[in-house]
Amino acid sequence: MTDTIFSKIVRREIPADIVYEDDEVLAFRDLNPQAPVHVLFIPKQPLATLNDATAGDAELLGKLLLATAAYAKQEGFAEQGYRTVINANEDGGQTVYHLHVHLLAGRRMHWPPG
Ligand code: DGP
Repeated sequence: MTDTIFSKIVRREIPADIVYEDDEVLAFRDLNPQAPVHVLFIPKQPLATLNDATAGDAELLGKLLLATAAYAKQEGFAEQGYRTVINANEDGGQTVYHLHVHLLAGRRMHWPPG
């Protein structure tokens, strides 16, 4: 897959407001926040979209979600609530082709999404 801006963030080639990091996962604030809290959780090793994940990525996908929930608990909004979103391809609204989980919180979310 081609390199994206997110791999540049992983390599510290461009700046980002990083809020969480472990061996496999990096989380940083979205440049264009859609809620008071808007953080992106990404695997350091890129997958372009969720479609590219295989059974071998199951543990990594679990770690992404667990890191998201742990952050929500740590920051104190887990009980109040939050939303996680993975956009895939054009109709999903994906713009950066490096798999990421959006974590949105700090306001009431609406359903269905637009
Ligand atoms: P998506 O539409 O699901 O592919 O979301 C991509 C998100 O990435 C979008 O909400 C804006 C954010 N984004 C794009 N470029 C940058 C960047 O250079 N830095 C940061 N922090 N976020 C970015």
